[in-house]
Amino acid sequence: MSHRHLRQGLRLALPCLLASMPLIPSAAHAAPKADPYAAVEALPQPSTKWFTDAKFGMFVHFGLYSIPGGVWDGRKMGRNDYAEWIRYQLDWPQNPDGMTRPVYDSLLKQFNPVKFDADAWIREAKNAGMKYFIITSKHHDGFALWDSKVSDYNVVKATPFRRDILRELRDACKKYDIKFGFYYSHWLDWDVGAPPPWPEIKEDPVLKQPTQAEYDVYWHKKCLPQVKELMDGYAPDIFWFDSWGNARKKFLTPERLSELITLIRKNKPDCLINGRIGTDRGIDYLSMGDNEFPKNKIHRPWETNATLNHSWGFSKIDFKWKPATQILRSIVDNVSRGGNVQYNVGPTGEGEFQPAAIRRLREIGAWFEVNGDAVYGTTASSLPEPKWGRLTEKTVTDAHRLNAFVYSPKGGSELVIEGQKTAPTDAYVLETHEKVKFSVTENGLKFTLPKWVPDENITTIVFVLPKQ
Ligand code: FHN
Repeated sequence: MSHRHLRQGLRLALPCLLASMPLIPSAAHAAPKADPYAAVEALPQPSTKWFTDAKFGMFVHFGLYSIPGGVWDGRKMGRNDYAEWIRYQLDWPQNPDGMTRPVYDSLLKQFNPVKFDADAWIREAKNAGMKYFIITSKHHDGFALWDSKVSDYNVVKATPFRRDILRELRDACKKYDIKFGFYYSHWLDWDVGAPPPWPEIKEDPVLKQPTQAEYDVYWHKKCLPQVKELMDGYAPDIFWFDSWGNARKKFLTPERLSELITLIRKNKPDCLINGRIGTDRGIDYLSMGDNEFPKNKIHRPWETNATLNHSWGFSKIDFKWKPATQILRSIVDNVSRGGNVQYNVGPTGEGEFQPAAIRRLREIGAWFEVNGDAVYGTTASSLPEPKWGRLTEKTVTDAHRLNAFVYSPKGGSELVIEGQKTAPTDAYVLETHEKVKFSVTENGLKFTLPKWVPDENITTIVFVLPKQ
């Protein structure tokens, strides 16, 4: 789906540019249409400072689909090999594999993740260096992970587990000082018969669509009341909505989205809303496509959501684990271009993180422990991006720091930060505090890596500059 998200990302950026261009009145032009989002835009915008400082968060996909883990009856299931899509793949009559609704719902009786330990999950996030945590309060299947009064299709009313998973996680986030947010599938809800309306995607069957009147029932009787429940009951820091492509517009009309945004803004004005809510211009921050890492700086808050392996929900057969070295570079890439990253974990049906996920989280955490200061609270540098690595900047009490992340560093090599003309007062390897030799040349700031470098994937050099 990433190419579609990319197109969506471009569409999100373009209207902002256009909006900032002066309008030249002309008698030949018809009067401009009223902006459907005007009322929403008039509401106070929350500050995104904590988010842009935080840089790194955890995403969790957990629900009924975590039980089959992408395999049913010995067969691999799930559109795009996304295990959380197992119900879509199997359900409607157009799909030959056809798992009926009652079969999917037989998972309700089995949902008993006795090893679920909110404290352990959030501790892993904290130790990995993550600053915020977002959980699927309700994914496309419509199943809620809290005691919703609006729909009994939820963990407390319909499963033997009967525990409010969201509350336990919220409390653990408070304990570990981690910001807490919800993924909520507002566009798709297969429980109430809103299959994906996207006939433009060839591989998908054309499913019977709800009428606008039927969708309105879902919207007003389930979606909005559930979002309100979540706002009232949990006071989240982020609402992460999910929609993509043009087909979303059929049901996510400006009027409906304005209702949703207003509900959140009025309830908790500082709750951030991500771009995939479906407005063309994005809301508080842009969400890239799945695993989409842009190659250039973006000058407004943005984030990539990414997987440690491939599937979002736990998959028994997904062994495409990315190495921690690659994950770390993707984080540094994004941060150096002004963005955030949230990496996903898909806990098992019993409620545990897989060892392969834990191993990566801990490796990442070990790197952050040493290098985090060059990541958190930084901004993208205005200097050109070097071929040998990445740059960030940060002003501290008495100085300005330019951080250079050297990728695959070769001990003793000479590197240049082009365009940096002011001489530092100090330069050192962040991990070892070993001094680094430097000189200002015509091309910029030249420096020499120590003979032995501490990290062969990414070694961070700090240049201390006079405060700007
Ligand atoms: O369809 C979902 C998918 O299951 C998963 O939740 C991802 C996360 O970004 N969002 C949608 C696909 O882009």
